[in-house]
Amino acid sequence: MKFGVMILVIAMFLLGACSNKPSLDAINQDNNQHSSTASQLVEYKIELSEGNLVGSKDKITANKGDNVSIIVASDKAINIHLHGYDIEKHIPAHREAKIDVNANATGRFIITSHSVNDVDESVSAHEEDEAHEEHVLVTLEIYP
Ligand SMILES: [Cu+2]
Repeated sequence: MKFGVMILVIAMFLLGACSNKPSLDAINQDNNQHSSTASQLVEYKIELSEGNLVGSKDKITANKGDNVSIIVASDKAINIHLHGYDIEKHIPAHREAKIDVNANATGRFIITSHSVNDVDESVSAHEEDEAHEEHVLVTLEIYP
């Protein structure tokens, strides 16, 4: 008889534990859905000639959570800088560089070129420097 009660208590305990679990799972699943269902790989290719954008596509878009891959090809050595996410890449002449972004911040972010000559390696990408030549190439828009 005592044994039967023990089983019942254990069973109730297990049931209690189980009934808590689904709600936790539901929360986790909901969180996952925000990133996994929306998340996709978005790839763009940009070409620069003499530091200027080739073609008229000056806006690229993605959704929050996407993995955005921006490949930039240039005929001359140049630095490119994605503002906001603050990613800077150097492209040697006639080569390309890839900016990989996990789009976790929404908004409009400009991608600029920085002239290579006046880049001081010891200084971060953005200094209040008048000599620093910056040119907006493309705008990256990330929607919520
Ligand atoms: Cu910049």
